[in-house]
Amino acid sequence: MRLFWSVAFLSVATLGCEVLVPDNDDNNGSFPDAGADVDAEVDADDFVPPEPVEARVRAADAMPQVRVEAGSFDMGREGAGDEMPVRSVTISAAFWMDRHEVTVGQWQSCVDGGGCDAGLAGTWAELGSCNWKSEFGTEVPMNCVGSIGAEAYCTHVGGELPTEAQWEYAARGTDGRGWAWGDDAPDCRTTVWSNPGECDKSGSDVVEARVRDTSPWGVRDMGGNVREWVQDSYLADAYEMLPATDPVYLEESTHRVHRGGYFGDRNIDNLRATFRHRSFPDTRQPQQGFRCIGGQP
Ligand SMILES: [Ca+2]
Repeated sequence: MRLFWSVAFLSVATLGCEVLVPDNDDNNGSFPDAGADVDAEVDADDFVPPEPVEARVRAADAMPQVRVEAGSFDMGREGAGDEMPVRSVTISAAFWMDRHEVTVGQWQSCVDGGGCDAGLAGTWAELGSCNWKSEFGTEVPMNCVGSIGAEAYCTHVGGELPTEAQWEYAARGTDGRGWAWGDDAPDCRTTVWSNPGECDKSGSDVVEARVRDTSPWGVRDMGGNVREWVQDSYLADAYEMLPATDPVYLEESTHRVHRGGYFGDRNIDNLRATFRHRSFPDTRQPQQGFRCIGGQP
């Protein structure tokens, strides 16, 4: 970890970019080795993931989307710091959620179309384990991009980032489950993460590589692969302060929320649908990618 951050800080200092800071996780920035290992371990057994209520494809970037209906759910987790108090939250309108994380290929199209600034994305040479300009193809998630770049992408395709509440609702539905796939602790087949001693991951996998990581609404990769920026700035007591219907916190803040686990996570709690990660808004880290909601089919 020390070596990684030394390299990261040196690289950023050399380039004159924003200062990277670790996020709030106990294992952030700690990668098992120096290389990515995109292995396309797409499950080929007879597991059948939940079917979406309705599906479509967004025209702007050929992103598959699933419909998440309006409804109410218990947001948060008992005994878990800033995930309390658990309360009933209402999402007042249905929305279309991207089925997987935005990929490098989709980001490239956005750059080519003038909607995204390639300079907003970190590269392998700068940060390590970044997929942009890497050898790992176009189907891996776009990571090492700050929330500003993520927002630019979503705007370009006619959508927006999900709110923190929309993200959690899309990840766990209404039954109070702990993770997107249910209440069973994950193993290496469940999602892209680093189960100690079993599947240490030094890079992301292609999107939708683990079909078990499918939410009740049919959304993929909410448990792992890369974390995902949302609209909300970080507010520790958000669950006490914000309204119970369509909550979102957009005030200026030093930190912004990103959700879900990532390939290097070794703690199953970090993969929970309720866990609230946070970083500086412009921080570019290998952990962080994004997906959007909305746009037109
Ligand atoms: Ca994810």
